[in-house]
Amino acid sequence: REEALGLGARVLRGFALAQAGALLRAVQDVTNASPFRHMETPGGFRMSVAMTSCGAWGWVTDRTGYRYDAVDPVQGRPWPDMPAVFLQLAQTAAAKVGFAGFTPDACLVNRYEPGAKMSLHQDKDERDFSAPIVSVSLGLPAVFLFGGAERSDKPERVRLSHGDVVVWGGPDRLRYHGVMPLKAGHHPLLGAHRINLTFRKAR
Ligand code: MD5
Ligand code: FE
Repeated sequence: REEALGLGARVLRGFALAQAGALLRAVQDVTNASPFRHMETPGGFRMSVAMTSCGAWGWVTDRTGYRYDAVDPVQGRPWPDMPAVFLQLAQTAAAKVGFAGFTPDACLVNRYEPGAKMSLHQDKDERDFSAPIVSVSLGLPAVFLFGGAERSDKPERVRLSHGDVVVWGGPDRLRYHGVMPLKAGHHPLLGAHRINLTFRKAR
């Protein structure tokens, strides 16, 4: 069950299903050490998506800008290690679509509640755009917006459900993208939430 989205983006439907329980236990371990928080954008807005990170580098935003930081600014210590089950899944998914040797050093964990959304943006705080980004969807389904090279390009809508994995690479690595406001619902493992794991090579 592999679908092409763009020239370099592949959706692996249900690829994480067998690991979902183990992934969610690992999310719990990560958030015990570095809890979810709503960060502030440089423009002064509170993000509706709650975030945390694991791995050597965590993505953070505050009034001074966006960056990768080795230290969790809330806890004042390094981000928790990337759980083995996270790394294994990200590497297997990347290799399956031609990115053998993907070594993510950052995993952003996004938690959406009903109404939470992510506006159109590009992921461009990483140093090397030749590495793909792997994203894993868990819990409630979301409508993902897959845009183009320009913010004004009309996005395609793609439904991402529990267990779906997407590898964004090559020419699609820098496309604009976002997530529509999460619809209310109940998922047996996650209740009223969607969690997305975003694996990146930051440095
Ligand atoms: C999410 N998160 O569903 C998404 C999954 C983020 C973010 O966008 O920045 O935290 S990652 C989707 C993605 C990454 C890189 C490229 C493209 C999409 N793309 O070309 O569409 O919470
Ligand atoms: Fe993004």
